Amino acid sequence: MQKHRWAVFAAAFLVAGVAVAAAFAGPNRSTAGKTFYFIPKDTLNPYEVIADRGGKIALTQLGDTQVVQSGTEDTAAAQQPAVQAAIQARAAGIVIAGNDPDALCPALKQAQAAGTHVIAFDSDVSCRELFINQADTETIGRSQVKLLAKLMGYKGEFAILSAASTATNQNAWIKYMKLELKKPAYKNMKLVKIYYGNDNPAQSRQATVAMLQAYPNLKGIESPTTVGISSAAQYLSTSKKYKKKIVLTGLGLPSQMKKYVHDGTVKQFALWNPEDLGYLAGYAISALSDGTIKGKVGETFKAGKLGTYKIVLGPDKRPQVILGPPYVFDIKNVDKFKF
Ligand code: RAM
Repeated sequence: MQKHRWAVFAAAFLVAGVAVAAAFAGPNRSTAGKTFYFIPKDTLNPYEVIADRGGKIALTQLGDTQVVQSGTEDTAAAQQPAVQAAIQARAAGIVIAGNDPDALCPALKQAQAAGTHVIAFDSDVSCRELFINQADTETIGRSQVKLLAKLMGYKGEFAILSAASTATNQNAWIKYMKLELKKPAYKNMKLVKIYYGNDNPAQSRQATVAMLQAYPNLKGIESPTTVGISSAAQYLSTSKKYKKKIVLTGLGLPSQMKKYVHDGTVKQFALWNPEDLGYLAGYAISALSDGTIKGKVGETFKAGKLGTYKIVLGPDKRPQVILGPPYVFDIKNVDKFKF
């Protein structure tokens, strides 16, 4: 009897174990044990840190290893040593967030020639096999203008506070922002200038000060970067002159922005879950290096707890995977999010 109970228990345990292993493709898969390099825009930006953490969770579930390496400023040159390190290590794959669409391609192509797969996430590069996009690029750009316009009452001057001037994701979103602004609904709104804070808090704050001085009639700031929006919010929140007078919105981390929502500096902003983005990229690079997918439109792959994803055609006619629609945060929901 006792023996029988143990057998049942052992069988149940085994079934549960197999189920878990199947759900996450499991560390026991025959192709496990690979090393993948994650090369974020920089190693200091909290958004990038959270995204890399998602990648690590995925690769740990798969029985693979993650190395995170990059520079401390948002330039392709600062990422170059990390690409070289991946080549030296004969990494199975590189997951990169591009500070520039092309500058690293000679090195990345060298890696590919030696059998290292390359995917981009967050911000695209031209020589990758697949791009893991946080949300549809056009939707992000257009919805940012819609949000800003609503908060500004569809009138007044505004500036954009971007990240690096060469960042692929920023420039793609800004392109669609400008297209959206051509609609008659926005005829009383004017984009005065685009500032670049390079995803550096001090430079983003300086840019905020500069735009407020240069444009005394400025009514709004649109910052499609988590570093830009949080730096601008910090400055505005301590200013008697500008707090609650300047409309600020963009893409921000709820964890960084909630205090500025509660003190009235910011009403609404948007983002996706950066940890899920990195997690999805981890599963994608592993599937690519296992040969489960080749990076062709129409292929599908399993991404652990996120479910099954399909490779689709991007606006640039190249293959990409889209994480999902962004969230909009306000005072009612901002405290609920962990990232
Ligand atoms: C910053 C970076 C990143 C971007 C987010 C929204 O952290 O510029 O590339 O996707 O903001």
